[in-house]
Amino acid sequence: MRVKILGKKGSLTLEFAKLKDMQGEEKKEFANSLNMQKDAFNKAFESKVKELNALALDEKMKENAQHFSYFDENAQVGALHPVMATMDKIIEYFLALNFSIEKGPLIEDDFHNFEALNLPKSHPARDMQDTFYFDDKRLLRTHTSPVQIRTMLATKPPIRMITPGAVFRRDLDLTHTPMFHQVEGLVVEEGQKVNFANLKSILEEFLIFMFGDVRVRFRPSFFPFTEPSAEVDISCVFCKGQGCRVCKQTGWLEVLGCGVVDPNVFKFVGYENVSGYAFGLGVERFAMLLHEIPDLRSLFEGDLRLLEQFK
Ligand code: 2NL
Repeated sequence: MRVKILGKKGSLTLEFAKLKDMQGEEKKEFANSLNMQKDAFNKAFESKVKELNALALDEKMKENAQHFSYFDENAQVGALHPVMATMDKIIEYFLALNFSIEKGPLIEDDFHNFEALNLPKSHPARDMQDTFYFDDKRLLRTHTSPVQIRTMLATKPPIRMITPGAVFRRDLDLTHTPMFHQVEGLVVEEGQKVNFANLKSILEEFLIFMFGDVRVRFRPSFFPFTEPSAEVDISCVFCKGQGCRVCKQTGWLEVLGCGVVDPNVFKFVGYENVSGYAFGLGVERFAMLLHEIPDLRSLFEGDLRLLEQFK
C-alpha cells in the first residue's frame, strides 16, 4: 500500500508532481491538502504495522507456549511441620502486642550464653556434660537468652522482644533431643514501670490464646537470671485437670518459666534504673500438647505420615 500511494509512481506522489504547474493561493491550498493526506496515511500505516506485529507475536507465543501451570495430579502437597506451625501461633500472639522478633547466632561465646545471664563459673549448666563446646571460646547456645543480651547491649529501653529459634543441649532420651526450639520473651522499661503483675497477666492471656479454655497457675521457682522466678502450669489438656498418665495424676502441666529480670543481668549489659520481666518456653512441648502428640521423637523422624496429618 505504501508503494501504491507514496512510491515513485504512487497515487499521492503523482498528485504532488502537479504542484510544479501551480501558483499562488491555489498551490498553497493544494499542497496543504496533500500534506494532510500524507500525514493521515502515515499515521494509519504505522498503527496497522503495530497491530500486525502484535498479532504475529501473539501467534508465535501461542506456538511456543510452555504449560508451566499444568496441574500435576501426582504432585505431593507439603505441610508445615507442627513445631513451625506452633512457633507461628506463638509469634502471632506477641506480634499483636507490638513485640519485635529478634534472631541471633547459634554459635555463641561464654559471655553471652552464661556470664551475662548471671550463671557463675561453677554453674552445672556450664558443664561439658550439658553444653556442646567447640573449644574454650565457642559453644552452641543452650537457650535463646544470648539474643536478648545482644539486643540489650545494642539498644536502649524500652524493649519488647521475642526470640524464636533452635537451641542445643547434650541430652537424648524419651523427653529430650540435642536440638530443640525455644521462644523467650523480654520486656524492659525505663524506671520501675513493669513488675510481676504485668508478667502474670500477659502470660495468662497468652496461654488461653494458645490452649483455649485452660486454668493457669504460677508456682515459685528459681532461675539464675530472674528474681523472683516462677514456673507456670496449665490444667491438663488431656484430662481437663481430672488426673491422667500425662499429667502424672496432678491435673497440671508445666509449660513456661518466667520471672522479673535479675538486677545482675542489667548490670552486665550496663542498664541502670530499669525494670523488666522475661519468660521462656519449649516449642516442641507446646506442639505436643496442642496436637496431642504422645512421643517427642516423632517430631524429628521426618516421617511423612506424621506431616500429612497436619495439612
Ligand atoms: C524455661 C525458663 C526462662 C528467661 C527464660 C531471660 C532472659 C534474659 C533475662 C532474664 Cl536476657 N531471663 N529468660 C527467664 C525465665 C525463664 O526460661 O523453662 N524455659 C524453657
